[in-house]
Amino acid sequence: MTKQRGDKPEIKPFEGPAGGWGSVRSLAEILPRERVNPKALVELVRQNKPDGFQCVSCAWPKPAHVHPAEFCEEGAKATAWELTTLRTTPEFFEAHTLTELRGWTDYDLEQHGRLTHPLRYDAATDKYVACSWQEAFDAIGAALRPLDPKSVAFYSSGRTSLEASYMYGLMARLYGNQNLPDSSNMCHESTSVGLKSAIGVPVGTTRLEDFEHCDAIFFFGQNVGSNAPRMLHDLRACRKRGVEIVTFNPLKERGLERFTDPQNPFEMATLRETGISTQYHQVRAGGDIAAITGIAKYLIEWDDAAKLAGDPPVLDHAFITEHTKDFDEFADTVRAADWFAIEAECGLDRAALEQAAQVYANAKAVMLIYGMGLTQHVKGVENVRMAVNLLLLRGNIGKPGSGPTPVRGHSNVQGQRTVGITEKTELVPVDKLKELYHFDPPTEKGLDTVETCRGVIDGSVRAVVGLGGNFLRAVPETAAMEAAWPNLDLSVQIATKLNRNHLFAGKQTYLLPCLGRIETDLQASGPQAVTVEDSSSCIHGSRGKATPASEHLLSEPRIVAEIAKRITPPNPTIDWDAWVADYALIRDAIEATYPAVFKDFNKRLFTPGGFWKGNKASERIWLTPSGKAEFLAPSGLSATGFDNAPGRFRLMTLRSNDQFNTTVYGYHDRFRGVKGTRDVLFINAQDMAEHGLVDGQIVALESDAGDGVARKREGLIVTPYQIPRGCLGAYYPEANVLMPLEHHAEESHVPAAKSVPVRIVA
Ligand SMILES: Nc1nc2c(c(=O)[nH]1)N[C@H]1C(S)=C(S)[C@@H](COP(=O)(O)OP(=O)(O)OC[C@H]3O[C@@H](n4cnc5c(=O)[nH]c(N)nc54)[C@H](O)[C@@H]3O)O[C@H]1N2
Ligand SMILES: Nc1nc2c(c(=O)[nH]1)N[C@H]1C(S)=C(S)[C@@H](COP(=O)(O)OP(=O)(O)OC[C@H]3O[C@@H](n4cnc5c(=O)[nH]c(N)nc54)[C@H](O)[C@@H]3O)O[C@H]1N2
Ligand SMILES: [Mo]
Repeated sequence: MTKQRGDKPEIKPFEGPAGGWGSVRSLAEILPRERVNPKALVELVRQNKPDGFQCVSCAWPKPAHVHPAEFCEEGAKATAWELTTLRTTPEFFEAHTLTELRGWTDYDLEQHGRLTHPLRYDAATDKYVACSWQEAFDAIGAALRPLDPKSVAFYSSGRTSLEASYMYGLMARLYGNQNLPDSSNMCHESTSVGLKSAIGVPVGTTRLEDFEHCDAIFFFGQNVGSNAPRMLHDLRACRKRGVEIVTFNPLKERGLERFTDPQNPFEMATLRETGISTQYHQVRAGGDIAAITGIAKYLIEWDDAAKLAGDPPVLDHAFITEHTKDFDEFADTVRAADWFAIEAECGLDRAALEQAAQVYANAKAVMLIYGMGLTQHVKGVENVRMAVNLLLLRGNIGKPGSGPTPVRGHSNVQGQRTVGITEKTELVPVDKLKELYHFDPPTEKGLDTVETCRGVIDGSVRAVVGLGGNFLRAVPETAAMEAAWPNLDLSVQIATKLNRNHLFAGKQTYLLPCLGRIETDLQASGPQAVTVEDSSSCIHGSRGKATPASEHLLSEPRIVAEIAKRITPPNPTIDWDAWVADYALIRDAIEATYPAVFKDFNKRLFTPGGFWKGNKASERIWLTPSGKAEFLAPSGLSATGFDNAPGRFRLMTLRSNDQFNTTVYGYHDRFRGVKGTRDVLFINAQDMAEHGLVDGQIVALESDAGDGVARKREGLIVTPYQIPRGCLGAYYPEANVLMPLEHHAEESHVPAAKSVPVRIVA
């Protein structure tokens, strides 16, 4: 079994590839660890198949032609996590007060298995007690009706289906707000804002087939081996074709170095591995604007020189002239950028950037893949725009094998936005909603995640309803948020497993257990399917067939409908019960609201590979105010939003290979060689020496945000690691105590989790 906390931690370099026998062994550990009934294993075979269920882990696209086992180690973990035979029953809550449970780790909390009964918090005993669904819904309705709708927030996490998300957004608007913060607000909102402003669509422009046409991939700040492992197959196929993969990441992440395909018997038998990155640049955290500026500087200089010499141009001038705006401003800024400043900020020398620029200049089609390493910075939106600038220089958007490829997180996080989970009016078809449901949808901007946190802390938010997720644990400013939560009039969490958010009660508190996506969802018209949208804008049906964890579970659509019936004015155009009885009717409503995207929705539900919702930028139609793709000159070279200072480090808060966000599966970050602990501080050996630290020493981190607030994380094990100087790594969510709420991306408000200013206290 994998070592769990309490065993002696073991930290030593991991020598194997991503995938390979390690992932098979890991699978063999997962199933017993989660106590999965062997009969349920048949579910793994149905994972990501056209008539199966869509994996509840990441949002990476599922191909039309599937492998016999179309899942990865991480997907198997997520499935096993949901199918566990362990249960967190009313007897469990009878035995533990919330005060006691707050002393448990995230791992221990979820390890008791699936929630089985609706629960009400009883302040007198400090315990959850079982209650009836009727009682819970009536009490929630009675608590919400008298509140000012502006003081209520409806959070959702990106796993929730299109059907439940659509109903949830509609419920909020009928109730009277668009306070619809979601996990995307902490994740790819910098993409939604950055790409929309630059190329007119809020999402990536590529699809799986682009991997067959690209001849270079630029890869920024995404840990593919742990967080989107199915993409390794696409990357491996690219490498076999000779595609160059140029990676920028402060850490040497194993999945970006080499991979053995666990589904390929030959590779497994011969221990063959495919090298993934052809160049690996360990950029400093927050240094990507500088790095891309350096690359662009070479490209523009070479192009200037070619022009003088009468040689073929390096840049795609025809594209730039026809399709873009503000190239000259961008080029001038780049020409003026100082090489020493670029090198200092990104920690890479000119020669390295020149090598990257050469690959870029020689490639006919380039995909640019990225993740949280770009979005979670104060200048996260500029990071995304910088990535677009690079692509625009050679027309790398809207031709096969090219384009921005943000790797979305949760399996339906992109889809939620498509069907109305948003605080922004401009993203909502207000007139359509008016026409269909005869009401005036609110047009005042709603609260996003950071604004909801502010409201919880200052008391202006009086109630929070959470449709999935672990809001309190995922957001910054842990201490102040936990202190303020009990002041809420109402806290409602709809969940599958117990998590830390549930341990903080409001004046009234309900914990509502729901079905997971892998389980049979039986309603009046029969078993139901739901839908999700992947990272490449393809929409898939998903049918759960596993036996529900408890007979008392309700589906998310049913729970939303029951709350909606109690808090929204009676509306003859909406029959919530009919929608719950047959989800095809919810899909009809989605189609009526968004006819262009969801034409023939119910007919196309199980299209192999999903049906594509289309993407104007990929046709080179730019839905920006100028009608062009827009260059944006960077405002500076650093993405961190704070100055360098002696002793101040840039902390990256990271996921291990053994977690899904705040869900800690175990204590084994295999690729980083960490076993038995999560209390790790990754640090450069020279920084250790300079600060007089030794390997294995226990230190604390303190927030160094200069806002006078004391934030501290103790008990971290100093771990020498290949990480650029001045940067540190520690695991999320335990490190969130160090994050100031106001340290977030400009414009998008994504908490800047990849460059948190801290200092080390020995
Ligand atoms: N198994 C598993 N799968 C997941 C998740 C999970 O927790 N577990 N989470 C899901 C979710 S919601 C999301 S959003 C995604 C997250 O997937 P990722 O986008 O991979 O997010 P992180 O794990 O936070 O890692 C970010 C990567 O960026 C690098 N990095 C940090 N700072 C910088 C920087 O300044 N520049 C550059 N170039 N790189 C940087 C880090 O070293 C790390 O490799 O994965 C999804 N899939
Ligand atoms: N420091 C730092 N903070 C971060 C990040 C970071 O990189 N660093 N990443 C951010 C990102 S990218 C994200 S997306 C957020 C994640 O924030 P969230 O999406 O809020 O958190 P999760 O950990 O994914 O939520 C896990 C919980 O969801 C519930 N759950 C699981 N499946 C279901 C289901 O099918 N239905 C329902 N109703 N509930 C279910 C379970 O009870 C489980 O405990 O965290 C953000 N916070
Ligand atoms: Mo995410």
